[in-house]
Amino acid sequence: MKVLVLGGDGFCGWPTSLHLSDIGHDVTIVDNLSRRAIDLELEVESLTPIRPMGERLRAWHEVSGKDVNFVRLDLAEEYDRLAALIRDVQPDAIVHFGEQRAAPYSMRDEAAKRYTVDNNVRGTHNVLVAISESGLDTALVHLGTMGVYGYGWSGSAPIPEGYLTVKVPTPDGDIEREILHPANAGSVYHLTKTLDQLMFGFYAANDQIRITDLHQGIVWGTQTPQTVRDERLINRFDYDGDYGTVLNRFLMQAAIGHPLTVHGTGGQTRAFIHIRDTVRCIQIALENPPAKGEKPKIFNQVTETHRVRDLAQMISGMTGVEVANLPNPRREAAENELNVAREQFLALGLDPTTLSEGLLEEIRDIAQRYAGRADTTKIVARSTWRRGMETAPDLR
Ligand code: NAD
Ligand code: USQ
Repeated sequence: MKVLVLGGDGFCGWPTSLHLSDIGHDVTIVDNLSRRAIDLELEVESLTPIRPMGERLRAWHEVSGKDVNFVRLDLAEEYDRLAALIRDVQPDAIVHFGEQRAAPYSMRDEAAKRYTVDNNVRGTHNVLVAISESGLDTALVHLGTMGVYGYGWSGSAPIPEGYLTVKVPTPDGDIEREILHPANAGSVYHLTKTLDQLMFGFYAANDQIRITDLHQGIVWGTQTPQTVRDERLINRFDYDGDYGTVLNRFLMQAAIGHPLTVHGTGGQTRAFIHIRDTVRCIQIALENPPAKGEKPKIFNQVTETHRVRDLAQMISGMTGVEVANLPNPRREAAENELNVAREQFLALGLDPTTLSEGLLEEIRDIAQRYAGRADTTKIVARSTWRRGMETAPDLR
């Protein structure tokens, strides 16, 4: 299959590109390297020493004998180049990771809010228009988020995979309808993913584009069987207050003896998936696209759920590092239950990787190996959801 991987230089996109290349697909990465530019803006770097794209691709050729192509292009700003690329490559499928993905970054100031909306909404819309303009039957697989559902859903009713069956009262009695699950974004970033969903519904119906939207939970881990094959292929590991996600942050903090930064009581329950399962899910989604004219297929890309304080206690128990309960810089429910339907990927053969499988130590080892690269002043989260909200001081 010819596949374009949009955002293929990022944390999920890079290992997915290598996995797809490894199993024989013809992969072209499209990325504007904006994530690397944001590292410069935030004055922080991936904990792992990620190599420039040219070096990454040469290393992959050396270890695998395979070529992955790279096109540097901005999805939001360079529509004509994107449309020409699709006409030229004629991809069977496009995997779309190419968005600004950090909720705290999207809330840090007015410029970041506007950038996140402009970048994500325009980028996704440009991809849809370019597929439509090409006249090709290219299938689109998009990385969405569990956060589109919000965290106010009752614990006893599982969050369905995208669509909800509702009863509509009429004078002649109730009728059943299937609707997109109501959107309840918790940040400007999550808001852009709820807008993406509306665009997918429109273009699937009007232009008959075959679209799969993957509502992914928080990704943990860093390496996959492909990225471990050479140090030059190492994946990104974000640990800073804007881009680092909770479980990887706690493991990195434990590795350097930093108190574990629990926001509030840590009663927030979230969905998780290991990066090895992310790449498998993308493969499964590519192999099982919807039919032309079908509504977007939505999968909950999640393997387990955990409460933040339980993760902190587990890691504290493993390492002896103390837990710090910090003022929460976000506006979010202090406590929530989360029950997620996730039957579709299991039915299609996903064998989930769970926290219990010794992989926590693997990540802690990576964090320890590169601990000297950590800037401890970047650990505490400082982007607040509203002006004037309290944040913690540096803890070291
Ligand atoms: P990332 O920031 O590491 O990677 C995104 C990549 O997209 C970067 O390389 C960036 O340079 C590129 N990009 C952004 N805007 C672009 C544009 N306009 N044109 C071209 N390239 C652009 O993020 P990630 O963690 O790999 O996440 C990938 C996708 O998966 C995102 O859409 C995110 O919302 C989703 N997701 C991530 C997680 C997670 O925990 N990391 C969880 C759920 C969903
Ligand atoms: N949290 C802490 N301490 C920390 C960091 C986070 O207590 O040091 C808490 C947050 O307050 C939040 C929860 O942990 O309640 C999750 O935060 P996170 O930063 O790990 O994840 P989130 O902001 O939700 O975003 C990440 C990705 C995003 C993706 C989302 C999936 O950055 O791209 O869409 O996970 S989901 O959460 O399922 O919506």
